[in-house]
Amino acid sequence: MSTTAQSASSSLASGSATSHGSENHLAPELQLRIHELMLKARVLEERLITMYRQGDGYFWIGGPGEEAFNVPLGLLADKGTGLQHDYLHLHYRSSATLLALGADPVDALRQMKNTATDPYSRGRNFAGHYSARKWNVAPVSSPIEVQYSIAPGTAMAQRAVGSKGITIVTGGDAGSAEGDFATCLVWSSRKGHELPILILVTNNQYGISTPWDGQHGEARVSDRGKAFGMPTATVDGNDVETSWAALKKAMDYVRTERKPYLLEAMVSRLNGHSSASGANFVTTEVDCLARFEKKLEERKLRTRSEMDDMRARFTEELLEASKRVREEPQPKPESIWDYVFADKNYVAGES
Ligand SMILES: Cc1ncc(C[n+]2csc(CCOP(=O)(O)OP(=O)(O)O)c2C)c(N)n1
Ligand SMILES: [Mg+2]
Repeated sequence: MSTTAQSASSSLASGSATSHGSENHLAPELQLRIHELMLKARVLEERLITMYRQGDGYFWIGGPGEEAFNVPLGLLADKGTGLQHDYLHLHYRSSATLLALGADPVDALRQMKNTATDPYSRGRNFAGHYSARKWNVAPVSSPIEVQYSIAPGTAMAQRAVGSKGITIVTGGDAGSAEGDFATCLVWSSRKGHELPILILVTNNQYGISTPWDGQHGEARVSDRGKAFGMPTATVDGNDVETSWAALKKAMDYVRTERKPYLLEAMVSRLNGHSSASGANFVTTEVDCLARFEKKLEERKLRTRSEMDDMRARFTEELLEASKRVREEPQPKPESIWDYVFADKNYVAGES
């Protein structure tokens, strides 16, 4: 069942990924929708970086370079509230997934500016730390990888009620060396107690400044799933159609079989790790957006000037929004304890 679309070594850096899936064209309207969301996500991250540099935030971290994988993820998820829908345990590079779910990009600006109007944390968390109860998006955690040990919890609850929903968890390659990732593999795959969980890893071949090479005994992160008897794949996450097909296949499996699947996507990190490393755009890695735009041009679905116009419009809209967000209220000191403790005893049945 295991497939390999790309070696996990340095082929991304050279742009020589071995499988682009271009034989599986998606419907034209879907390609255009994915492109619009990828572009919006990219422009959003550019605005967040600018806000940080202008003193309208304390830190930036985000997902430029993961849009080709993260937009299909958001579009394919069964979004909703409660156990009958999918649960998403995301990380700090998931902005494109949020936009694909339907999030307003301005809310990400609010979180950067730490305003009381930020719906994800009411101004108390930093950029990229999403949380959306209406779509079962669990709060993103700053300690990396803990989402992998939390996610089996929602999958167990889904299993217990015979739900059609699945649990999706995602995170980085370096974090997969932590114990929480092993916890996820163990609890997802117990014989007779398998969980409906899609375990994703977006491998950008870095953990801050530590390169992938020399850190892992396994050739691919996905290989680790084999020991636990689950289907695995490593795919080119810089290619929209490859990502769509791989996610669809994996989700269909988890939905139908109610068992785990480990999917690794090779992606780029286009603005370095975070604002701590400068957040400048790197030109040495594959840009999935540029690659997809070239395809859309070749397929005569969108012209270069149409795409340039869209980019200029989104950039202008978010610039204007960032000025408005600057004027929105900051949280009041007395709200510091809000949402820290539950206001009701939900375990005892209070609602
Ligand atoms: C438990 C824990 N250890 C260390 C850190 C510091 N830290 C933040 S991001 C990061 C690197 C994560 O790399 P990876 O998992 O590959 O994700 P990427 O940022 O590359 O997407 C580290 C070590 C942290 N936030 N939490
Ligand atoms: Mg990484």
